[in-house]
Amino acid sequence: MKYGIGLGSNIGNRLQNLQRAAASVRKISIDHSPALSSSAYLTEPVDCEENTSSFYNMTIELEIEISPLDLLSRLREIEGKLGRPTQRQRNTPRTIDLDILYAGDLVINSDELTIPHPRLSQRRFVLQPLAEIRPNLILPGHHQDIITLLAELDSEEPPLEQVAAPLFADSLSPSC
Ligand code: PH2
Ligand code: MG
Ligand code: MG
Repeated sequence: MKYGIGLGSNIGNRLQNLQRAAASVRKISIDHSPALSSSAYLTEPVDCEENTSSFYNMTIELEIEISPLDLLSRLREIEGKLGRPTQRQRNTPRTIDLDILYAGDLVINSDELTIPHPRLSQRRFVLQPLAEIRPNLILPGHHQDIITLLAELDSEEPPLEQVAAPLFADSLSPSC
């Protein structure tokens, strides 16, 4: 199944946090199957307390045969290894946040997981990196592709500044 994963960091060396997390996430796929990686972007905090530091965000897509709940627990493990406490308040600063954005055509609405990610289409810090790797993806329950959602986005977020090139070499040949 193709999983989209959003990465965000706003504590410490944010780029290094993204790079380490992306490398660990990639290792979940034992056979190292193709992966797509967006650039990393500097983004302004959305729905956070005042004076929250800015984020680095990026998006990756991986093809892995694992259930969404298993993937979620692997992501929590990686967040823990990179210094994020398991007990925490919502939207507090973090070394790394790993969110499942989509899981193929699956729709999940459970206590543990909502897929596709419920706030994805209102967030430039998710849509812009995702548009870089999957511009024509139409998510289940949506009518427009990612690039159109981004073009029509009504958000107060300023344009994102690209701060690093895509991490994975195979990101140059997207499998749309
Ligand atoms: N994550 C949030 C809340 N706000 N803002 C930015 N710019 N980037 C994020 O990753 C982010 C956020 C909740 O996870
Ligand atoms: Mg998040
Ligand atoms: Mg999260």
